Parts: sequence; C-alpha cells; structure tokens
Amino acid sequence: MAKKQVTGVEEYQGAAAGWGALKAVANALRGQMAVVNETHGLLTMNQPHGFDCPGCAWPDPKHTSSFEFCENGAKAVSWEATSKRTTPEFFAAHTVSELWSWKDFDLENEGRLTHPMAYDKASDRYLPISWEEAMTRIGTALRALPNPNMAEFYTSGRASNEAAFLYQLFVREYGTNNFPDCSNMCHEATSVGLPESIGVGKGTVTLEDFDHADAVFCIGHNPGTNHPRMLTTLRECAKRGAAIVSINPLRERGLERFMSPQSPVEMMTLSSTPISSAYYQVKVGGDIAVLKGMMKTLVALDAASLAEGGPGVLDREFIAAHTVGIDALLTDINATSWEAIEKSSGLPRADIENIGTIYARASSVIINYGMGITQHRHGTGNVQQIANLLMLRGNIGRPGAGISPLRGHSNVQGDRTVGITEVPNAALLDGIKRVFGFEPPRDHGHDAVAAVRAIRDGRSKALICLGGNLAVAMSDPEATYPAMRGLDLAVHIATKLNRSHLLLAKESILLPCLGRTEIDVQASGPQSVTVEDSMSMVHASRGGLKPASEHLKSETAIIGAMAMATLPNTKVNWAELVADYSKIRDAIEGVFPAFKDYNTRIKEPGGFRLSNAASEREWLTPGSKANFLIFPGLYEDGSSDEALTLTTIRSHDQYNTTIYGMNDRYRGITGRRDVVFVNELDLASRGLKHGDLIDIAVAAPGNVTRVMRRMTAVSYKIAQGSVAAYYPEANVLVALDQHDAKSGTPAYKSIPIRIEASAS
Ligand SMILES: Nc1nc2c(c(=O)[nH]1)N[C@H]1C(S)=C(S)[C@@H](COP(=O)(O)OP(=O)(O)OC[C@H]3O[C@@H](n4cnc5c(=O)[nH]c(N)nc54)[C@H](O)[C@@H]3O)O[C@H]1N2
Ligand SMILES: Nc1nc2c(c(=O)[nH]1)N[C@H]1C(S)=C(S)[C@@H](COP(=O)(O)OP(=O)(O)OC[C@H]3O[C@@H](n4cnc5c(=O)[nH]c(N)nc54)[C@H](O)[C@@H]3O)O[C@H]1N2
Ligand SMILES: [Mo]
Repeated sequence: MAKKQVTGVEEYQGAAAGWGALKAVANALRGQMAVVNETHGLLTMNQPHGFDCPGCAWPDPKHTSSFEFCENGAKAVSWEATSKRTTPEFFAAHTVSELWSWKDFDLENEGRLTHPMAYDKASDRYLPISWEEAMTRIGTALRALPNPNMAEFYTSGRASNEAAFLYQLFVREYGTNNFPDCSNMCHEATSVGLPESIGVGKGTVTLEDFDHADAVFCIGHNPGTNHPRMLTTLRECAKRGAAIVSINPLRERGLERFMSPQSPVEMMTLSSTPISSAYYQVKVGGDIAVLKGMMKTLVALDAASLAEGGPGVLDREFIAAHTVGIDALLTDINATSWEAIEKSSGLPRADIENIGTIYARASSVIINYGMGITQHRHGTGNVQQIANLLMLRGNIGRPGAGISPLRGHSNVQGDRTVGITEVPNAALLDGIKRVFGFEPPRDHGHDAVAAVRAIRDGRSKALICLGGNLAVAMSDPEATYPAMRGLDLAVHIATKLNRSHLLLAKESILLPCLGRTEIDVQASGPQSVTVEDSMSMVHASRGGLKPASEHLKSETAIIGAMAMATLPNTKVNWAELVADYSKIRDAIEGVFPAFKDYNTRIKEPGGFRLSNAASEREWLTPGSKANFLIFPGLYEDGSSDEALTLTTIRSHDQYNTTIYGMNDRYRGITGRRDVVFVNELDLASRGLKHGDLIDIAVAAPGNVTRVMRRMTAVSYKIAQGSVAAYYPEANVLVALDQHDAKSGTPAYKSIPIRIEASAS
C-alpha cells in the first residue's frame, strides 16, 4: 500500500552532502549574507591563518591547503556573519512580553545584537546602556550577594581558550566554583566516565589514526548533520576497505551513503560511496545490551580460538600489563543472558554476534560516539562499557585504535581544559595560586542541573552566561523558566537574541560580543584566539570580517571589564591580559604545564596536540592502570511494555537551540518541526497511521503536564519501541530530575512516553 501523502514529509532520495548540500548553502546564504563578502568568510574557514569554524569540533586535516566544504559549517558562519541587526530601535519597537510570543527562529533571525542593553520594567523594554554603566551594575549586584556561591557562571562551548580561562579566573577570584557548562548537558558522561576507566576525560585518537583503522564504529551520533566534515574521513576509510559499523535507532542518511563535494567526478555521476558496511538499529537506550553482547561474543570467540590451539581473541598481554578488573567484568558478562540482551537492545542475537565478530576480526578499531550514548540515565555506564570493549582487545593507545567521543561545540573541550569545571582538581587550583597569588575556592560548585535547582530554590540569585541559551537547552522548561524569572541578576554575553534573554530578572543585561569570524583589535593590535578540537589539537583562530557593530566588545574584553568592576582588590592585571592575548596564553601555560611554548606552537599550521596520557598507555588513575568497570545488569527504565522510549534529536537545519530553518532534508522533512518519528508497527499496534495527529505524554503516574499535543506521526525507519522528536521542543517532556546519576547529564535521550491520537 502506498504511504499516505503528508505535508512536508517525503523520503529523501539523494546521498548526504553533494549537490543537495550546495543548494542548501546557497539558500541559507541568500537570506543572511546580503552585504558580507561571503567568499572571503567561507574561504578562510579552517585555514591555517583563518578562523576556526564554529560549527563543530571535528579536527582539520593537518596537511591540506584545500578548503573542506561543509554545508552546516557554512550555515553556522553565515548565521553569525549575517547583515541583519537587532538594534536599540528594534528593542524600542517591541516589548519583552511581545517578544516572548515570538518563535525561537524569529528571535535569532533579527540578526546580530549591536548595543549593550538593560531591561526597563516601566516600559517593559530593553533600553540601550553604556558599557561602563552595565559593568557598574553587574559589579554592584555581584558584590551585594551575601555569598559568592549564590551566583552561577554558565559557559557555552564556543568561548575561546583565552575567554574561558579569564572567565574561570574571574569567577574563582570572586569566590565560587559554580560553573554550569553546556558540557554538563553534552559529554559530561565522558568527562566523568573516562577518567575512571582510562585516566583522561577525552578521546585518545588523532585524525591520522583513521588512516590505520580496520573497523570504525559509529554509535549514537549523526555525522551527516552534526559533524559533516567527518564524512570525508569515513569515506576514505570505506574506500580503503575498513568496515564501518553504525549502531543507531534511526537510519541516518549521512551514515548510509555519501558523496563528497570535494570529488567532482562523483558529483557528476551521482554515484556515492556506501558508508556503513553494517547498520544496526538498536532500541533507544539499548546500547549497554549491545556492548555486553559484543563482549559476550568476544569471550566465546576467544574460548573457541584457544580450544583450537589458537592465540585467543582477547589481548592478554595488554590486559595483564595495563588493566585491572577483568575477572569481575567477565563474571558480569557471563551473568548477562542473551535473552535479556535481545530484549533490551531490540536486536537478535545473531546480529550482535555479527557486530562482535567484525570487532574481533579487526586488528585496530576506533569507536566514535555522540549524544546517543551520553544523554541517558546510564550515560556514564554506556561510556565505560565502550572503554571495556576496546580494552579487551588492547584497542587503546596504539595506531589506528582508540576511543573517539565526538565533542559538540567547537571549543567545548578546550574550555574544560583551561579550567571551566565545577569540580576543579588540586593541580588547577594550585596552579592558579602559584601564578596569580590568590587562594581559589576549593569546594565543589554547581553543574547545570544543580545550578537550575539552586536558582529554583532561591539559593542562587545571579546568573551570568558566557554565550548559549541555557533555559532552552536545559531540560524541563516548567522548572527552568520560572526559576530564572526569580533571579536578582541575569547577564547574557551573546551574539544574538534568544529566549533565555527574555526570562527577566530584577536586573537583566545583554552584552553583545564579537563572533569568531570578526576582527578582534585590542590595545596591542589584532588578536588571535585558540581552540581545542575533539582530538586535542590546539590551534589559532583569527577572524577577518568587520565587526557587526562598532559597539561590540570581545568576550575576553567583556570578562576583563566585569572582573575589574566586581573585584576592587584583584590580584590580576586584567587590563594587561586583555590588551594582548598572548599574555593570557602565557598565563595558561603557567597554570597548565601541558601548554608548554603555547605562543610558539600555535604558529605551526594546524597547531599542536596536547599530550594525552591514555594515548601513550600511561594511565592517570589512582592505581596507574586502566580499569574494567562494571555496569550491573542491563538498563531498565522500569516502564511498562506498552511505553515507548523517546529520544530527542537535532534536525539538519539547526544548531542546538538555534533554528536556521524548518527543514530536515536527510530525514525528508520540509517546512516543519512538529513531527514525531515512529516505527510503522508501533503505530499500527495502537491503531494509528502515518500522518495522524498524536499526543505524546510522559509515561509516569499522575503526569498531566508533560505532554506535547497535536504532533504529526511520521512512519519512519526507527527501531521498534523507540520514537524520536526534535530538541529543544521536546524538552517539556524531560523532568529536571531525569539525569545520569553519576554525571548529571540530562536523560534527553531516554524518556518513557505513550502516544495516542489527539482529540479532534
Ligand atoms: N549542524 C549542527 N552541528 C552540530 C550541532 C547542531 O545542533 N547542528 N550540535 C553540536 C553539539 S553541541 C553536539 S553535542 C553534537 C551532537 O551531535 P550528535 O551526537 O550527532 O547529536 P544528536 O542529533 O543529538 O544525535 C544523536 C544521534 O544518536 C542517535 N540516538 C538517539 N538515541 C540513541 C540511543 O539510545 N542509542 C544510540 N546508539 N543512538 C541514539 C540519533 O538517532 C542520532 O543519530 O553536534 C554538534 N554539531
Ligand atoms: N532535549 C535535548 N536537549 C539538549 C540536547 C539534546 O540533544 N536534546 N543537547 C544538549 C547539548 S549537547 C548542548 S551542548 C546544549 C547546548 O546549549 P547552549 O550551548 O547553551 O545552546 P546554543 O543553542 O548552542 O546557544 C545559542 C546561543 O549562543 C549565542 N552565541 C552564538 N555564538 C556565540 C559566540 O560566539 N559568543 C557568545 N557569547 N554567544 C554566542 C547566541 O546568542 C545563541 O542564541 O543543549 C543541550 N540540550
Ligand atoms: Mo553539545
């Protein structure tokens, strides 16, 4: 039977990237870059002397001078380099109450903020304010708090190393470690899980490792949309004959087929390189089961090999020399039944044995993973089982092998490296004391969930945001929005207007900043900043475009000014640091010895790699060994059998809470986001069909408010028992308390729900 026609829903027939991508960029650019010299902006992106693309944290190839084309990078750049402006005249024409009723897309689509603004209650409008006045008000309000732990300092991962370092320095001298961070909503399960396993909270591979891997696994990430430049690497791997295995509840286009716009012949013939050698549609939340099943397979293959007098499949040398905990792991693996694994993963045993066999046969394996792994109530458990699987065959710390968490924001990893963390270690705090001569606070501070709780409960009264859109990115608007409206002070350092800015505190201030694409001139001349990508490569970024407004300041300058206005007895020479960012890098090097010769090494094209002990098989764990860690049993969310599990995903036309457009090309969605992807059988068993209007409600006793109504059901290639809807709209379904117990990462990707036909 032919599928019913539904407005804006039609299966995408092309490959990922290729002509469709070029057309999409042309469309995006047309709307945004009327004045800006677009080719200049795009052609200096990810070049040795240009700026780092704010689109994602995938590394740049070291030895290339060719521009790597990426549709979504181009969108990110054009969105920032737009000629549209959100001016004082705009704010004069619209009350904040009116703006609140606007769509998120429309708020940001007004363009770049141009002036510092402060909310005026009498007129219900943001009015222009001088930088001096803004800083005085912020300093006064922060000093007035009875305790510095009553302020929260959020960071979104676009901030450069220089800005992030100054920010944490300011906040620690002020007296708190309250650093809620976008990373808390993203790869916190990695930052918490991997240090326990392998002693570092980052990936261990380099881009060159992909040239030597025999098998590359992609678990729970969507490179076609979120790390498009990775497709070039995957394509090279596929051409070399490496196996590429995807484990994902949805069939994602970018993982299935791919044409590179770099390769004109393929574009002309419309041929494409098949990407996934194997694609397994795991149930949402079923990854632990798959990983345990793979380990079970490995153990069985090992026994069979030994029985035949073979060498076995486990890397016994590595296990003996480098790890502890193998016995407990094997006991746990043996105790987990295939029946339970099949039920939890939704995959038949034969499929999992097949994946396990591909893994066992490959001599060098890289496992990539993203939000499909981390944003669960057992996110840390997921990450640690991936580490276990790799360690069983010694796939860490040698060429062509390793763990590869795909970071989100372009500098989220660097921000963490230079001190944005609510749980600072002694080395960081001692380093600050050594270099700057003040005693930083040692108590642990708030992560993102804890910060929202503290604000909700009135324990925190001030919120400073270095970028981002915390209220919308965070789970549970029902809790988060009213909480933020109860603040005494809200300050947003931002490029564009968003909903978080409209959640008014007693004093609300917007501070417009330069973006990465723009020229940043300070007292000593034009400045470069530095960023760290997913593979620990640190390199310089220098914008070339004229700033969106003459009133903008760099994030670094804003933080310096805020520190001077807040800390009358500061020990830090802020003016000197802001005048010349190389001085900030010297200070970073002073605090973190790994940045040795920082200013020299960033001059090399491609920058330098920060040392990564696990890549060298040095384990910075308490026992100096890598640890096999147990996740007891399998993940059970306790929901009944008729409940489905909802995962929240990004469309192709969005950057987190920034919605560039209403299309999700590879999933065949045009002009809308009010859809929910459901397996055909799950629709049928509920008497529903493709195109029906349905309500999604959280399957929890007594729930009446966590509901999304009148969503259009799209029959989709998604694992049975799983459904998917777009982030951030679906955050109404995620309770603040639903998070990974260990890392605090909100469980954005495992929400037990029910669906039913909407009332007509
Ligand atoms: N263009 C663009 N680029 C971006 C971003 C953006 O919004 N737009 N965001 C940036 C940021 S901050 C981040 S963190 C990254 C995010 O990059 P991704 O990690 O790719 O993020 P998601 O879109 O959330 O997609 C997660 C993928 O996991 C799958 N998935 C969902 N649940 C499960 C599960 O239970 N198990 C498994 N195995 N898979 C699952 C989904 O089907 C989807 O393919 O991208 C960064 N780059
Ligand atoms: N349901 C659900 N929720 C999620 C997720 C999910 O998968 N599902 N993903 C989570 C993840 S992985 C993340 S990282 C968070 C993202 O959370 P955030 O990082 O807080 O959100 P963004 O949408 O990236 O922030 C967009 C805003 O950043 C500002 N901005 C852009 N560029 C700059 C700049 O250069 N400087 C400054 N100062 N500001 C700038 C603009 O004002 C823009 O409106 O969301 C999380 N929330
Ligand atoms: Mo992220």
